[in-house]
Amino acid sequence: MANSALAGFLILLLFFMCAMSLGKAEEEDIRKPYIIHMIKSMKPQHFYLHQHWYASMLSQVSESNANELLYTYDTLLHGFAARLSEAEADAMESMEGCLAVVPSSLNKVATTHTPEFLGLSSSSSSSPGLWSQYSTGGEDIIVGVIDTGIWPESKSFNDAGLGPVPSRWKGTCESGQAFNSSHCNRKIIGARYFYKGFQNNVSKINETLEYMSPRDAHGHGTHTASTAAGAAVTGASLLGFASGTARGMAPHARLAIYKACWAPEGRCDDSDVAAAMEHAIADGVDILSISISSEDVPFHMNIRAIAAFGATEKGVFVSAAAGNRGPLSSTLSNTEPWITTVGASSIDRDFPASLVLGNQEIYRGTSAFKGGDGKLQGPFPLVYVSASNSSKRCLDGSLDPNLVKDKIVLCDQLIDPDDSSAPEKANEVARAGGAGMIVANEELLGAQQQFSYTFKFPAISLSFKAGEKIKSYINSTSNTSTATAAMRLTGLTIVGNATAAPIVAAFSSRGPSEAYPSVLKPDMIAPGVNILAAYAGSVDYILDSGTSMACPHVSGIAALIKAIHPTWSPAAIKSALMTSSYIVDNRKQEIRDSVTMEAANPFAMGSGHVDPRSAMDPGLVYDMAPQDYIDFLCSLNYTKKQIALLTKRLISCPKSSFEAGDLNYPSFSVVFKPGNNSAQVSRRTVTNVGAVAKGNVVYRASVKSPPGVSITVEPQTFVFRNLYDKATYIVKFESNIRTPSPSEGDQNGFGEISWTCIEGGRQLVRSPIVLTWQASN
Ligand SMILES: *[C@@H]1O[C@H](CO)[C@@H](O)[C@H](O)[C@H]1NC(C)=O
Ligand SMILES: *[C@@H]1O[C@H](CO)[C@@H](O)[C@H](O)[C@H]1NC(C)=O
Ligand SMILES: *[C@@H]1O[C@H](CO)[C@@H](O)[C@H](O)[C@H]1NC(C)=O
Ligand SMILES: *[C@@H]1O[C@H](CO)[C@@H](O)[C@H](O)[C@H]1NC(C)=O
Ligand SMILES: *[C@@H]1O[C@H](CO)[C@@H](O)[C@H](O)[C@H]1NC(C)=O
Ligand SMILES: *[C@@H]1O[C@H](CO)[C@@H](O)[C@H](O)[C@H]1NC(C)=O
Ligand SMILES: *[C@@H]1O[C@H](CO)[C@@H](O)[C@H](O)[C@H]1NC(C)=O
Ligand SMILES: *[C@@H]1O[C@H](CO)[C@@H](O)[C@H](O)[C@H]1NC(C)=O
Ligand SMILES: CC(=O)N[C@H]1CO[C@H](CO)[C@@H](O)[C@@H]1O
Repeated sequence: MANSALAGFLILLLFFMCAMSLGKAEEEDIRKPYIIHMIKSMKPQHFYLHQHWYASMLSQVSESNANELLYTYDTLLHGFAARLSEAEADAMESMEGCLAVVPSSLNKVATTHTPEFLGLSSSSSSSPGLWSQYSTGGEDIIVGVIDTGIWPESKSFNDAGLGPVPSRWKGTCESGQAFNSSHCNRKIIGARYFYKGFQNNVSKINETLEYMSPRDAHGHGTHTASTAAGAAVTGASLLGFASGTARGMAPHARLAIYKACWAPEGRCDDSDVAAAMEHAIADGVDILSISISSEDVPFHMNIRAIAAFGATEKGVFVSAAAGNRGPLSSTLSNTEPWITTVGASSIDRDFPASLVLGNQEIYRGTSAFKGGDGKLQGPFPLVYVSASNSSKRCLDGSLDPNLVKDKIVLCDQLIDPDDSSAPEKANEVARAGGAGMIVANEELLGAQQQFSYTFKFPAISLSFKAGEKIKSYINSTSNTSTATAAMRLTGLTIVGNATAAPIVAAFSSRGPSEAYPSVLKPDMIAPGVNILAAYAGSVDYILDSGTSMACPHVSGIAALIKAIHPTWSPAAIKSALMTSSYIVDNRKQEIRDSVTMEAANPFAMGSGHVDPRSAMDPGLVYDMAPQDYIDFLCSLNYTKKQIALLTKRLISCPKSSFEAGDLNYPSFSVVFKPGNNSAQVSRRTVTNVGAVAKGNVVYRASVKSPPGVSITVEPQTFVFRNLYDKATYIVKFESNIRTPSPSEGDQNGFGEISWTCIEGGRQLVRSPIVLTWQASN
């Protein structure tokens, strides 16, 4: 009796619990993280702390309890993150003191490759060329990296020779799964992790795939951190390749790690990223490196952009990946004028390999395969298994050994996320008994672009164009004879002008910025193709490509500038990087775009390729303060509430003649509206940052205009007597170009304004110009 009552009670309890969890599960389906932006000063008196106010708001819109509050923000943003349903979000938005309720969006790290590279072999470069000159410096600058975490055991993070942790550092080394305070040192001075938004949007973190700690299960964060500020690792002889040095841009800078992106795909929820940025600023970082990309939406929809503004206000330089959605136009991300937006280009390093077809045609490719001895292997029969899409791509299990045994197999590489990586394709050809593999990428990855991979099997990576020619050769022989090919794998690494570089990567996102057409983006390009850096797990170093790899190069160089010029604002550092960048390659030709193999335009490369040496001494800078960005946004008619997301209080836009084109940006983007060819006028102010030794420093302007346009600068000469003297000039753009028809679409012209130091220095201060004639509609 007692037993059956107990049983009945238990069944009832079980039923009740099931009903509860069912209800909860249903609710969870429709709830996701939101960021609630607040005006702090409107906190009612009776709440002692803001958290109490926020919790009370939550309990008013939601029956569930306060654990729905994921984060409170108090540094870069004001407000909090919470899991809400749409109805609750709407209710929240109309509450007193609330500025905006924005869904926290889910984004991804900006790498082109997937963690399938984990467990695959790696290789090494010889010297990183031009970059190696800056092996010192950056001491005591702290670079915060917001990414997938860190693999602290990598040699790149050894702290030999570094002094004590800077005393201003307020961060910490959080413990967690396979990570504790002993994993931080004088190189990795802090590490934290942020998962509440991810866990509430995507899924519970799977602890067999991920570490509930700052430890990197993906590899991306380790790669970017070591690129920005990895220690010099000499004699890294990997897999028989030429031994060399792997090092970050600022090898003496300190790293602070903020893990907010999670394996397997490297996804990051904005509520976590914002919390990571807040902690980074409070901890005392000088530079923030964010290799995360998303859609190009205006700042008020983008929490990262708002947090980046707060960081800039506190003097922290923020660099971010331009995105990997090129080569189509208007595919950028992170385009706010207070962010430094970095595109990707190739470097002058190659792993040469070649292919000799039966018809004697020779193709040059690339292969980081350790077994090559430079001897010609073959000829072997050559096949392209066009039976299915999977066999064309040599996906796992798709190749019939009867068709490919002892043959060289041609495989396609697509951008498609379902496609496998080139090293995986090589594994499949090996499984099916092939003699070798050729991988050719699809056209969107660049007609001429070659990606290097670290292969465990004889394989060559070729461009799209070469792949097409090989396919037609195979086709042409199909009726009469057998196609054959022989491979020559050198196992060498070559560095220098035998490889034309830099070339803009096809995948690198292109301008114009949809959100801010009057700001030219990206700001610059930096190395982002076949970059060798540290990785996670059993893999020491790998080659990886993406604007994710380009961004930390700029972060590291910014750390070097900051070390030399500690008082410079983030805008001054960006200006130094932009106006000193170069636009000719290592063969003295214009930098090309890998899509067309023609000269790249500023929508692909911004101001040009970053040049660390010149950036240290730029001569003049175009400086900006936070108020300049506010004036800019006011001129674009953003609302009071939207601007308050940045200012954190309601302000009135000043009545002024400031126009968007007057933002003191180090480049120019001029838009002619349909039917209006009136002259456009922009104003700029330069600050002399060059040493004034004896006498005056004199600069003279020169202008390049596209056909049909007159660009005039007034005045044309500046004389500076002191360091930090300022001077203002006015540029007038007059156009004879008619409005393009709708079928022609928007048209562009390109030019530049340069200030050359003709007395007291030798600097060249270059600004690219983009003109856009909008089509009538
Ligand atoms: C940290 O973890 C390591 C193992 O990875 C262990 O040897 C060490 O004792 C731990 N240190 C602390 C302070 O817990
Ligand atoms: C976690 O990942 C492992 C390996 O992929 C998988 O087998 C397991 O089902 C996952 N667990 C959950 C809870 O998703
Ligand atoms: C094969 O791929 C092409 C483009 O890559 C696609 O259009 C087609 O639908 C695919 N076919 C199958 C059967 O999946
Ligand atoms: C091969 O040739 C046939 C007929 O000549 C053509 O239809 C096919 O598209 C060709 N395939 C390739 C890959 O060039
Ligand atoms: C091969 O033979 C097929 C069928 O006989 C024919 O359609 C095709 O054009 C031939 N291709 C070449 C390259 O001769
Ligand atoms: C490559 O570099 C060498 C030595 O620095 C130089 O002599 C040669 O002219 C360069 N070649 C090109 C094509 O610029
Ligand atoms: C902003 O609003 C003013 C007044 O309504 C208008 O004249 C101006 O063209 C607007 N500017 C932009 C960029 O939309
Ligand atoms: C034409 O463009 C100029 C320069 O931007 C602007 O000042 C003027 O108001 C525009 N005129 C019309 C009719 O929109
Ligand atoms: C499970 C879940 O809530 N997913 C949401 C995560 O956030 C994105 C917005 O970025 C939503 O589209 C998803 O529905």
